[in-house]
Amino acid sequence: MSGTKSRKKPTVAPAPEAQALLRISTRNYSSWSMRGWLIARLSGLPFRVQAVSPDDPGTRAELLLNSSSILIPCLEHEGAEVWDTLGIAEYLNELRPEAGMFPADRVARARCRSICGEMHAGFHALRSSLPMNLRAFVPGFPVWSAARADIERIQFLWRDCLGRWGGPWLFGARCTVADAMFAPVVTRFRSYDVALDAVCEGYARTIEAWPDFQEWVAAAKEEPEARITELEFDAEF
Ligand SMILES: N[C@@H](CCC(=O)N[C@@H](CS)C(=O)NCC(=O)O)C(=O)O
Repeated sequence: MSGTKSRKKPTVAPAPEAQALLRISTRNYSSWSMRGWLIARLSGLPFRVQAVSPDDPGTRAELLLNSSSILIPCLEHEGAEVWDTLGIAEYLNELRPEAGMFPADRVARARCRSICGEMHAGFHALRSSLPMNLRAFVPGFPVWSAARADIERIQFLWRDCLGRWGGPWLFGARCTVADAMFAPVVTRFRSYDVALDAVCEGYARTIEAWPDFQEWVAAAKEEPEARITELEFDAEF
């Protein structure tokens, strides 16, 4: 018998690969990608990210081959494919109710779904004239009247929620899907130098201090500088 005992090396189990995949596009310009990613983070479900460029004809063809939609963000998880931001939120909320992605209170939850729906389906003037561009800062940007009406409405919704549920998030002490839905709006307000009232300014700072939000913005700034000229404004307008 040999004097040396064979010792088993401790085995470190490899981290299980996330079962869920979230497809996103550019972090700098795609507000829907940002919403989907923040919502996925809120759920606590481990997920991998695949960044694709839906503007590239080759990518479009490939996406269409493997998927029912080329819309982004798109979540794939255990046979389910969800390609709409609110669909992703509802799917993840069903999967992980313990994450509290929507407010626990029925009345607050109803309001939360309403304002998420309003963001999802509306504010077209704001979206088209102040496109998300995390790298941009355009001081004194002239905001046309239709977009100004959208800005007023958003500030009204924020003030109302913060007043009713006490902040610092829209529905009180916990961050919900509504905060993820409005986070890209905060970046638009900053990029286009939109002045906010004191309450809304406080809320914008809450979003900017959100670690997941900061992680997204930092990654966007690292993204290779592919400029989408239609989404850039010159300082001279
Ligand atoms: N309502 C959709 C909007 C998604 C959307 O419009 N995504 C854009 C990128 S930001 C897209 O995938 N565009 C690809 C295309 O239209 O070809 C959602 O909530 O996810």
